[in-house]
This record gives sequence, C-alpha cells and structure tokens, in this order.
Amino acid sequence: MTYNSKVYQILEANTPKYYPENLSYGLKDLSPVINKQTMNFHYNEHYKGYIKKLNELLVNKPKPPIVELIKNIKKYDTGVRDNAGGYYNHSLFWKFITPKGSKFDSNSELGKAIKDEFDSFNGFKNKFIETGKSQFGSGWVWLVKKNNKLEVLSTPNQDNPLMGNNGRPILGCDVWEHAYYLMNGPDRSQWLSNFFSVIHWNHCNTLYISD
Ligand code: MN3
Repeated sequence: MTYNSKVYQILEANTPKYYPENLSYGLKDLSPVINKQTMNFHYNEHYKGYIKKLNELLVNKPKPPIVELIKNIKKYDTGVRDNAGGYYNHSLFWKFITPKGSKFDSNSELGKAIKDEFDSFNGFKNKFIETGKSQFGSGWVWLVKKNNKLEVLSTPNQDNPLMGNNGRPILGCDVWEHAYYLMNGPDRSQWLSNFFSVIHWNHCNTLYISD
C-alpha cells in the first residue's frame, strides 16, 4: 500500500491527543486538607471531563501541544478555551501539591525572589490568600514569573495567565467551589490557608529557575 499523506493526516487529526497526567500520590494522601472524595471528583470527573470534551471539540482539527494551544487561545472559541484551560490548569495543579507539602526554603532561588518581591514569606502568603478570596466567582489564584519578576494575580473560570501573556505560572490554587466545598464549605479563606500546608515548594522552585 502506498503511503497516503492525506489519509494519514485525517487519522492523525481524529486521534485523541490530550491525556490526563498521572498523579504521583494516592487520592487519599492529601487528606485532611483535600479529602479523598474531593480528589476523586476533582481528578476523575472534572479533570477527565475537560480532557474528553477538549478531544471532542478538536476532532478533525489540529491538536498542538497544550501549552501552545493555551498561548494561542485567541484563535479558539469559548468551549475550547474553557476545556483547554481546565485541562492545563489542573495538570499544573496536581504537581503544585504533595502529601504534607515540601518545606519552603527561604534560601532557594524562589525563596529569595519571594522575599525581594513581597518583603517576607507571610507578605506573599497574605497577598496570595487575599487575591484568591477576592476573585469573584470561580477561578484561580496564581504566583507568576513575568519579566523576571514575581506577581500574584487571579484569573476567572479556567483561564490561565499564559492566555493573556500575564506571566508563567509558578504556583496556582483552584478556587472553584468543587476544589474545597466538601472540606471547607463556603470558607474560601480557610481553603487557601490550608492549601499552604500541601504546597510542593521544591517543584515550584524548579519551575521558577527553569528559564
Ligand atoms: Mn478544579
């Protein structure tokens, strides 16, 4: 059979391209900050749902690497924006956290940059919590690196800072109700505060120094 590039392109375009990231811990391992039921719904229902929908929306269409799609989101409609953001944001989020957290190292590159930008770790923590609390409705709060500086900002829905060229995520917290309601009810401040005890600071530092 001769190689037919047109047929190959059609097959390629129809192949699901986006897959869930595996978790490096068990669904119950973040408990009590994130209980097993929340992790199960969040990972198996919400996260996999965004991926399934994204693959469906882009069937017969090019499927670039997810970070490229996110950076070029203006070329796509709202459905792709929401589901691609949901996929990418959560893929990042599962790695921002680890059972019991990893110790914040004030002598790491990220630790020094946080002190430079926010005066102290607590200055940063307060700003992150306050920004997450102030995001009206569903969204995310982020620590980003932009022009070699750190900034804290929030995004609505499943938007990612890269969609608006607003910096590269170093840390982010999901402030959708599905992320915390089973543990914290409507108390988003408590969720954001508890989130600090499961942050994977070693991973965040690796992201910070990686460019
Ligand atoms: Mn979520």
